[in-house]
Amino acid sequence: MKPSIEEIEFHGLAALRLNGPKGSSAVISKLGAQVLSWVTPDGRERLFLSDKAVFDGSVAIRGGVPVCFPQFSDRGDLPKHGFVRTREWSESARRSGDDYALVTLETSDDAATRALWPHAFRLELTVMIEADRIDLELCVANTGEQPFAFTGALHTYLRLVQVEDAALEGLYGHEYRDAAQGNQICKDSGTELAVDGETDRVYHQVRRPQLLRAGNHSLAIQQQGFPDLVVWNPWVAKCAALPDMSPEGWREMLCVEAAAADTEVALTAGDEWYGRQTLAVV
Ligand code: TA6
Repeated sequence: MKPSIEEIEFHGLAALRLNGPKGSSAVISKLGAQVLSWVTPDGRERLFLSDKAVFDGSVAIRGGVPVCFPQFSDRGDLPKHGFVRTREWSESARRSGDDYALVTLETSDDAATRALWPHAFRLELTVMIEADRIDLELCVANTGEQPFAFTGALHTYLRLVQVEDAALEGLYGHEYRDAAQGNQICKDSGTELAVDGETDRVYHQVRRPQLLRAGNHSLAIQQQGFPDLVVWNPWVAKCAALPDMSPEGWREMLCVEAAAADTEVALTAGDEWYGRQTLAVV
């Protein structure tokens, strides 16, 4: 079957399904431009989507790849992770060829966003799948006449069989802020990060790729443009406090996020910025 793009309903949401080469597929919801599923040719779902996720737009959908903008987490006065996760985005491009399928969704400022954040912007999220990889590219344009600065992330929830059996390689020697330990600044000294408790780390200036080793679910992860990389797992107690997670949900997920979390991105009037995360089967 040739790659194609179709309009579907997913958990009651208007969404686009990318049918990629060799049976690969991805689903992106227009609510939040959130990728909610990525299936590789081996038939495996690679993204975690909570079985208690809420799809009515009242809160962000727990799972997939939420787009956080113009604020990362609660490090500012705006709603946590900004305000585009619960906005309706619209399709602005779609293309497919023999070996790929691609869509772009966009959103821009309006009276509601300007009431929270007084800047003119346009965001585009482009998702492309090839047989064994997915590329997510966020473009931020300053369409106003004043400079602005933002933080944000592609808050990717990766699906795992069991997080205790996974390890993330490639962060050795990097400085990180440990948000689970009072925001102390540390240096990663292990060859791999094994998640064995609540983990919430913002790694700084990450330019090397990572390898998530996880049995049959291993992935290569690479980012461009985004200065930081966040690793998050709520573990047992924090997970139990999240109403849109089932008690065991923490075990099946690890967020590895391409982020501008601790370093703001500054954009002058008329300027554009691109950040990308690539996940590839290894
Ligand atoms: O990226 C990690 C983080 O900022 C964590 O501190 C955690 O709170 C998580 O994001 C989820 O945030 P959310 O608003 O989706 O519950």
